[in-house]
Amino acid sequence: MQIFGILILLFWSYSAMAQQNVVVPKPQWVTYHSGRIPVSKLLTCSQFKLDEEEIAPLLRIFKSYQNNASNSQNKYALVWEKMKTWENDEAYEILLGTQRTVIKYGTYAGAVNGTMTLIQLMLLHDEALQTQVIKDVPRYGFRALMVDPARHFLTVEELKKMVRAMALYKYNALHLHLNDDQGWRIEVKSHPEIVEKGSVVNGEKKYYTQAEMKELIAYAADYHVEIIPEIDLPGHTTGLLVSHPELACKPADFKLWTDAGVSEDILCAGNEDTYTILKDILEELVVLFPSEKFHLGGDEAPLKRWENCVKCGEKLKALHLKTYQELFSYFLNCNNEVLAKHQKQPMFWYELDIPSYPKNAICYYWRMGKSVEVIQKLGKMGVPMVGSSGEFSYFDYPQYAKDKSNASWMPVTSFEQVTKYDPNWQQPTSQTQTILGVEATLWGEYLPHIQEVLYMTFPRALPFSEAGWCTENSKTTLQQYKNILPLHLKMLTQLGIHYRNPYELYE
Ligand code: TNX
Repeated sequence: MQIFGILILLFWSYSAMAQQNVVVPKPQWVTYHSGRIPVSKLLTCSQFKLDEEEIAPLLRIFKSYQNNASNSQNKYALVWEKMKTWENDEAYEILLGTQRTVIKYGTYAGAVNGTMTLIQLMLLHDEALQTQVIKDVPRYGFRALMVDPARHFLTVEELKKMVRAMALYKYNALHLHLNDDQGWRIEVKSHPEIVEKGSVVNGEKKYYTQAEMKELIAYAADYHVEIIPEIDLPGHTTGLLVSHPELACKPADFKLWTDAGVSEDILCAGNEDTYTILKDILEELVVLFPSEKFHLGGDEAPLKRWENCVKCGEKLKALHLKTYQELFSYFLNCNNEVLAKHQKQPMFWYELDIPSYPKNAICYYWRMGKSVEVIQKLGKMGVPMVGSSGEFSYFDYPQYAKDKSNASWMPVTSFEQVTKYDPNWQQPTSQTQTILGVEATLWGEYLPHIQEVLYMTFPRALPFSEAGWCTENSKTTLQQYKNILPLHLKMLTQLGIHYRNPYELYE
């Protein structure tokens, strides 16, 4: 009996050891079996079975990773099987067998997640895969990256590349920061003057037409990536003021910024024309973007101009408000009316000194050192939140002390640091239940091209994806990362995705 027990233990530990998980974010449950499947079977597989037409775009995506190598002699089959009842839209199961692989899913989202796991298994392993069963479900439903084409423009093709890279690691939202002091990047048909002046970079107009944006949205949807727009208000708005200087409290001959910083010139809250043009803009954009979420910014707006503005003063009095922070809340509420009419949920960079936000708002905790305070305050009130903590999520910050920093004030946010991100900040469930997920931000002041954006994204986006997908005790450890990172970096190289080589982990 004892010997039998030892044998079982030996066998169990052998099979557990036999193949280490390489997939990121790490799947919740994996059971390994003893069969082996040459990776080439998957790479050249040409037998596909789909329950439904909806999988067609996903099959195209899978084939794009096979590198045109399909071989009709290969009888190995890949089957997508839709289940009628399923616990979570994003959950999936994979049965990886010697004759076929079955991906079980409830919705297209889950099918994409399962397929991305399979693609990673196929690309990360050199020779053979062990037969296995994977069951997986995300911790959070919102796992986003933000890019900043307002500061440095990125083309639609470059954004598509970002979408492909993100999808591999199960990010499901790409947030586009579309306006700032350095530019305005989305066409507004009712106000063509906005991009006419607001999008110019070195004499050339750089913006997305609405048709291009639709194309990107459709492309990303195939990868189960939702495009979330941001129009930042009332600060970070020089991109609008260059064509509408009359909307500033102190009109001037505004010029687009070419360097970083926070502008004192913000949109005037006492001028009715401000509300009118924003209404025109938002009316168009809420229809253009199918996402139910719409980011309205709200960050870093110094209120100095409002405090010295006659019109803002009059508005304050007329509304019987006491502080300019209250006027700020009023301003956000007014702009949210367009969103509310279209059943869209506004998102904001939460500022602790602003007394109130629209009642259905999603608030980001982002300021360094403030996450716990915000979670405690908003969590109790049941406000939906997104974790974008300065300590872990600012991918414009350098990745290592010896790296060239974009700006001297930026703290290092190392790969190792990102592995430690608990979006709950160890706070009790009573305060963290409304956390929807996480977002890392590629602020663009110092990232002039997609290469730099990708370099700052990877490999930190791997542990960050686990902050969104895995439970605290199921994440890949730093030691495990040291083993599997070379495989991922090799895959990223093959896919033409830039990254920073985290050599310090191996020193
Ligand atoms: C703060 S984070 C900003 C951005 C800058 C970034 C630079 C936030 C809501 N606002 O405007 O690009 O810092 O790291």
